[in-house]
Amino acid sequence: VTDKTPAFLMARFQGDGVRYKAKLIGVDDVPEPQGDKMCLDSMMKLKGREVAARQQGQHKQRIWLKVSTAGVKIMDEKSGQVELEHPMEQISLVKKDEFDPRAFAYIFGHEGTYKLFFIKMANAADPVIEDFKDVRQIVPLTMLNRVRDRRL
Ligand code: I3P
Repeated sequence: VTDKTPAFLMARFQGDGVRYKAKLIGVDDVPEPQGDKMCLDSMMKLKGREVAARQQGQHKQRIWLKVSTAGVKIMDEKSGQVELEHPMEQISLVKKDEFDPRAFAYIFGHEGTYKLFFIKMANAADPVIEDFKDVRQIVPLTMLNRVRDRRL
């Protein structure tokens, strides 16, 4: 759909934003904010760990993924606690998993270090990837500055 006006997007992503049911496949330290091969290698590594963990009878952590003008929030499904907050301006890459339509990864940067978050959605990953793009379109600079100021 191409009729997403700024007003529509602002309304969609203000406050709490949009909430999705998901699972955390894994988190990995990566050396760079960008890089296709680096990202794919990291995703493959995390997928290997997921398989190994499942063989040990472990399950992925169930989460709520929230996307808003403030960025991405990851909440533990059971406790409802916000565990991670990633302002959109610190997300350098969003990558679809070519082998799993429900999975995607993003890279979050903080003080020169980078982490890849690999997420499995309860449903298709495309809508949430689209949300990341949409939020980048609308988050005004004032908001970005406010987030930055809060961290100084
Ligand atoms: C489960 C099945 C699910 C998977 C779940 C597995 O195995 O593969 O599809 O959830 O992962 O345990 P089984 O069929 O043997 O019960 P996802 O599709 O969300 O990955 P989980 O245990 O990590 O939740």
